[in-house]
Amino acid sequence: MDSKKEISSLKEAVGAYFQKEPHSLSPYGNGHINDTFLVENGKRYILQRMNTYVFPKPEKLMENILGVTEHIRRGLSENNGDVERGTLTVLPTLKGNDYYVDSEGGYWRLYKFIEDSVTFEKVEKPQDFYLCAKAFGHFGKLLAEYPVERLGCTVENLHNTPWRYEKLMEAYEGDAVGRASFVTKEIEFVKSHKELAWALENAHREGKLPLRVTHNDTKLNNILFDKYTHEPVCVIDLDTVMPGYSVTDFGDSIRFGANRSFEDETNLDLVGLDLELYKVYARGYTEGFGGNLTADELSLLPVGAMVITLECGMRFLTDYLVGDLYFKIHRPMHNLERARCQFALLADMEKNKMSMTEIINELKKQ
Ligand code: ADP
Ligand code: GN1
Ligand code: MG
Repeated sequence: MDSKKEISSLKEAVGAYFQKEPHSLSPYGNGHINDTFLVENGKRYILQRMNTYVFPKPEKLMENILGVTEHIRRGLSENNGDVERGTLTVLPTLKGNDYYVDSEGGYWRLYKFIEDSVTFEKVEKPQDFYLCAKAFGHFGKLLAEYPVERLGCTVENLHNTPWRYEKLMEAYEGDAVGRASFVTKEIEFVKSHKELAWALENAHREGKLPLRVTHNDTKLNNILFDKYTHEPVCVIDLDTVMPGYSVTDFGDSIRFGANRSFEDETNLDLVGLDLELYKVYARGYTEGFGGNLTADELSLLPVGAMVITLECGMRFLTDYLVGDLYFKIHRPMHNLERARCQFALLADMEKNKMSMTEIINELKKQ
């Protein structure tokens, strides 16, 4: 869409939610998927245009979010939790609807801004990461009671790693935008990890990995921390809450938060797994889950971290090969750089596989 249309859609959406023009309106956050804006109007709000390329059924997506947030809010109020800030609150349009569809077919939603909160792009203190792990683990535990039949699928095959492998090979063969010749090394790397791509699906088939209701996007910046105490306040970005594997949620947090570098670091010497962060996260996540993870799930945590790192690298590489349609990019080679960084991280995890396993074995004894 051209930028004139973008601006007029944004204005239209603001008009659907606010009687008067807000004091300020600005792009917000570092998400790769939705268009997020901070609206200030006496109070603060998060206005988002949902990404309908990624989420082709936004109505279903909103139904999921309303159901899940209601479930969490009930849990918070029964346990003296922070009902105001502990989960997302979807606000209605002036006409009382849960979302707004603009004249270009864009889908918008408004959330209460969770005040005095911050997100981190990088772990500053291990203790913050430990608390993040506890919060995601606890979120997993809370969702274990959620009726799975109420959840629609918002992204088909999101963490179906074998499918991601096939899609990457198709994109490489198809070479839609003439970039295939730049990625031969990366394709070789992926091909040499074909077996790993099947590891979680095989474990599931063997009955070792139960399907649970999971978050499926457990990046550090999908948790809001209290600005002053650094306690986690709220798990956000609930667009992908669907059936999945606990070890995938664990792995995605490790991939992003226990990497020594940022997700798109181009100096690959800086990329690598921080075992100390891996260890605190494993402890926090299992504690948050309240002892509900099975022995097989615990054993598969290191594999989960490796699979999801491979998968995320394959997803970035696929998007590079098809012309950057899925993830927002900030420079031309961004998706390729992100992919290279994931593959370097995976290579480092492989070097540290024994230590990753020993850490989990120690945890099992406690
Ligand atoms: P994306 O799917 O694009 O990652 P998110 O829903 O994660 O979008 O939102 C992007 C960013 O906006 C978050 O990382 C966070 O910084 C901020 N954010 C989202 N919702 C809220 C909220 N209710 N209160 C405060 N900040 C928020
Ligand atoms: C996206 O929405 P965001 O930025 O939190 C993506 C995740 C990827 C991640 C990689 C719906 O997460 O699956 O792991 O980018 N979300 C979706 O940084 O595809
Ligand atoms: Mg996000």
